[in-house]
Amino acid sequence: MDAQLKALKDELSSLVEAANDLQSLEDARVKALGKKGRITEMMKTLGGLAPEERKQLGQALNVVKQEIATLIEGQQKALRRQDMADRLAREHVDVTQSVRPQQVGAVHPITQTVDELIAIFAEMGFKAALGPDIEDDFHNFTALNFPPEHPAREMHDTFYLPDVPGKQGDEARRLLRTHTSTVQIRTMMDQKPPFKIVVPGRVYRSDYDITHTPVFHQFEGLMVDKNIHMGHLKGCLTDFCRAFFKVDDLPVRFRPSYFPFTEPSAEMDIGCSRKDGGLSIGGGDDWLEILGCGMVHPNVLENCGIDSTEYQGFAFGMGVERIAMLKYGIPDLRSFFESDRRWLSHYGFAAQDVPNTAKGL
Ligand code: 2NL
Repeated sequence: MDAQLKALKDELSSLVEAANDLQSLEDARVKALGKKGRITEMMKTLGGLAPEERKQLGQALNVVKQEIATLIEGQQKALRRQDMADRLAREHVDVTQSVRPQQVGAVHPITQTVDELIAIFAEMGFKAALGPDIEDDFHNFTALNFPPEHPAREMHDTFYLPDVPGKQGDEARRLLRTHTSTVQIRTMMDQKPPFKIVVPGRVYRSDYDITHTPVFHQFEGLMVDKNIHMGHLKGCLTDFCRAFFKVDDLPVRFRPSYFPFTEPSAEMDIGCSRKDGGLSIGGGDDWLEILGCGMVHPNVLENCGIDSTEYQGFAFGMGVERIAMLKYGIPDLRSFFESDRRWLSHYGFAAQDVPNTAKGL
């Protein structure tokens, strides 16, 4: 019997060792240990033996069964390891390959431009603030030192909504904000100076022609602290224009202007050249208007409960569509609002291309 058992063990061992892939190893396991396998078959013959012999052979058979099972386990581990090594050698994943931008849509140039503006001013310590599109006359005009008869207040320039019942005067008169300065007013009334905020957002005016749409986007900024002067305004906005247009020595100039909410007020221009109908930002001998700015009018600070003998501020505002058109060479303002997917796939940005001043905007 011993010889028979040894022959069986040798036979099954060679079967297992010969299996050179996981499927033939599984076949060998079924042949050896399965329900109709060789060891199981032999177990079945034990019943016909004398008790002593049955016990002896039974134990010996269990030892062989255990040995074969261990052998199979070892072989399985070796084959799995080999299988993984083969796959690693065979399969390559290019982790530098971009995701499928066509299938994830595109970032609208307005969103991209606002993100770039926020990134530049965030690096200078400004926080972004948001506020409601539906405003009242007080926050949109009165607090900003607009006189009662100012033309911007006319029904045909601004979208008015029905008055708030139960309220009187400029707090009752509701409208769609015509600039994002309303958010700076709210910030100055609600919090204590110093402030360094930028405010991106949608604004509305009753206007529609080749250079005006009834809804557009503005980006404003405000800095209020003790001893703030025009030098801070000029330095901050010069650095901003150079970062945004990526021209280190971009020439700038400030021209006197007028806004009811700033005194003095200025328009900021950047150097450019116009050749053969084309526009190039940077060198050249021409100028291009970029934004309006000024020192916050003392009346505006006082309207918000800030002592204008103690605090001063500078503020600025620009049209997002306009500077997006200049930076990205987009010729038509109205195209921003038409939701044409061909336009978006041409002028849009990849979703993963998040603006970052460290890598350049
Ligand atoms: C432009 C000019 C400007 C401001 C906006 C501002 C806000 C407050 C107080 C004072 Cl709360 N000023 N904002 C100042 C100057 C110009 O915008 O051309 N925007 C498109």
